[in-house]
Amino acid sequence: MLKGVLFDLDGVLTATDRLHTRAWRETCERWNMPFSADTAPLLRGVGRQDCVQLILTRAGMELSQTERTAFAEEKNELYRTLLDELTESDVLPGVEETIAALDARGILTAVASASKNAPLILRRIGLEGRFTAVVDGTMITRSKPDPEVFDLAAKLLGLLPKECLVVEDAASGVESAKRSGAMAAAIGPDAKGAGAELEIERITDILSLWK
Ligand code: B16
Ligand code: MG
Repeated sequence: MLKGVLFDLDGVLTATDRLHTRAWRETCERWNMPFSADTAPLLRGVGRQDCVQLILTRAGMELSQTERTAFAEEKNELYRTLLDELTESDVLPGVEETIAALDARGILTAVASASKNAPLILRRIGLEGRFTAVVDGTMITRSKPDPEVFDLAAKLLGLLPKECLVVEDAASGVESAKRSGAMAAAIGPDAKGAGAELEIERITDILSLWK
């Protein structure tokens, strides 16, 4: 029986995925590095340093460790500037309704994000304090598709991963959920065909699991 829901953040609760893409693209432009449109989906759910490696591999370029750190920091500064513009209206449609319905059914909820900026984002969009647990990128050592983020989120809810549903927009996140033993619901085009038990159009679609 499913007793908890573990929500990915970027691309599931709010559309910060497009801000990540903009920040990576602009940073690549400043560094004279190519950034193709088909790179963006691959960065979903992937930790910051792993994103740098992916961008370099696809560009066929190399940077020293010092340069990689500077490149990632520059992207993060730009990204955080973009986050300043986030407001409560940036919560994606259906999210608040879904959380309220889960609360009413006694289903526990957590955020499980690879982002070190997750607490700041939750504050800005007005969802701080709405979940029993929040796992962010500072609390894990291995990026999705490793299951660490979902294992920890389930643990903080006092549940086993197999008692949880994961909602993800990234193929790497669906794989991470499957490896943790959780059930996965994929939302959006980039997570389709990644092996999730459910492929949903709207986040409210998950509520049919508790009817
Ligand atoms: P940061 P999620 C992930 O968040 C993003 O999808 C991914 O694009 C990003 O690189 C990663 O967080 C790290 O983010 O640079 O803010 O620490 O989808 O797991 O909520
Ligand atoms: Mg995501």
